[in-house]
Amino acid sequence: MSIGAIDPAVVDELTGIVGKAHVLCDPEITASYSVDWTRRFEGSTPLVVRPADTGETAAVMAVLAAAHIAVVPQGGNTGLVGGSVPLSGEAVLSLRRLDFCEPVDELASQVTVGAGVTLADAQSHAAAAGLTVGVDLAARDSATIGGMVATNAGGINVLRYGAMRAQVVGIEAVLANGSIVSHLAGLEKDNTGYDLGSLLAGSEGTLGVITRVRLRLHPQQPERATALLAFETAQDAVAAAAALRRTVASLHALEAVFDTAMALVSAHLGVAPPVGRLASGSSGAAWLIAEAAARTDPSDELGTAVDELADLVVDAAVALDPAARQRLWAFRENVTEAISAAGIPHKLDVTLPAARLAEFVDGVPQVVRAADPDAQPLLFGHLGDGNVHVNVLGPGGAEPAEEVDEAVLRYVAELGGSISAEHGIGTAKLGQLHLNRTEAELAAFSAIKRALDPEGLLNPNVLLP
Ligand code: FAD
Ligand code: 2HG
Ligand code: ZN
Repeated sequence: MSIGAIDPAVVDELTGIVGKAHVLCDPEITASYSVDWTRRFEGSTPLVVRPADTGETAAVMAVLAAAHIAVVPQGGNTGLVGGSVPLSGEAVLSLRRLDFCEPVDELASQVTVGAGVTLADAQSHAAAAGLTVGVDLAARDSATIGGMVATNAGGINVLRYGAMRAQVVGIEAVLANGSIVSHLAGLEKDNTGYDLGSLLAGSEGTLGVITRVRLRLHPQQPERATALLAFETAQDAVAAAAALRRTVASLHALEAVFDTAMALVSAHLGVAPPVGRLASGSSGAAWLIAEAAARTDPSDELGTAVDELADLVVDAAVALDPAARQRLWAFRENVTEAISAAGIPHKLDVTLPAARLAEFVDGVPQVVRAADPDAQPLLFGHLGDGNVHVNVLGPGGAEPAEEVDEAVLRYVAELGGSISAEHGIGTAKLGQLHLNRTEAELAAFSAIKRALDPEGLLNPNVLLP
């Protein structure tokens, strides 16, 4: 769709709602809204609209619906499956201006925030009341709460607090026809029909535009101990992860970085990991970051559990003060950035049943190479949740062959895993959703979509084949 394809009367109507400064049609300005964080998915848009609140969002959606204009909701545009960009000339609805935080409800340990609030701002706001948001991830400075609910984001604390859906105790959204559904009382027990918050969580902008979210908050756990553990094999790392989950009650994060990913991130940082040995290619080596967090010092609890791992571990480094802990975390938190600096990867974000996890980590490089002999697999992820991020780069940082995605995701499904652990289906995995979902399930998805968005105007390129 070109700019000319949008009726000037529609642009005038939108301008009347949000103001001239927030209806963007200049391709130079709209270009940044049309390419995703990975640079793999790029489209174009004739129109970006930036409402300031729920009322403006509803009015904008009503105008777009009347003009039959398809729309992609966009938050921080940090999504990793190509779901936040207009791939077929859709309008973009940017929610970033909905960036207000209401006062924390300290009696309920809850807060209502606008969909455009970044995770980092929500975290600071909660921290001022001695509380914390249950989901944390490295894109915290840009990812928005609305986008995180829409993708049911996971991150590093899922083993303690659950993913984003588990944080939602109330939701407000605008449907495709411009009507507003609002249920923000935040009652912990509330069995009054369908739970729209749960439905919208993970709906990837296909069922409604989230405008406000009421979040469950958690007590802060200010005392921390972090261990970086080195292993000779993925199997040892998986066994150690299972043991730590069983023994450390204050376990807050349990992350993994495998051989080739550790080599890449170390080179990117210019620092070798303090424990374990780097090799130039695949060596089978693995590293775990285990963090314990509590109101009182958890270092004895973590230290004892690490000692009990005995021969499984090659070597361990433990850090207690924030700067030293951050130095250990750098080897995990910077992997995505290091891969992006090296090229444009295909990102395959998967979960395996605990019993098949080690087999998968050992087997997947071969599956990748069978599909593209020149491709380089890089593995890391949230091992405590069984969630492995398989990133694959082609030679010189180019994209690998398309066949890699299908081969890896089929392998995952064969082992009983999920083809999307936390990033969603987006446009990247549309063709493989059937590997995890039956025809009956997909028909139910389509029926829900038709009921809420009969014209298919909301994010038409994602999730539903
Ligand atoms: P966007 O990218 O803008 O949008 C994502 C999807 O949500 C799109 O389908 C979009 O249409 C829809 N959407 C956005 N806002 C709304 C709204 N208000 N209403 C309805 N639909 C909406 N993800 C994880 O799960 N765990 C991680 O650990 C993690 N780490 C990351 C680290 C880095 C460095 C990066 C770049 C990304 C990471 N991500 C992670 C992915 C990403 O941050 C999450 O998917 C996040 O939830 C996206 O939020 P966003 O505001 O950027 O959404
Ligand atoms: C992470 O856990 C994110 O760091 C990003 O989910 C994963 O880059 C990726 O594939
Ligand atoms: Zn992740």
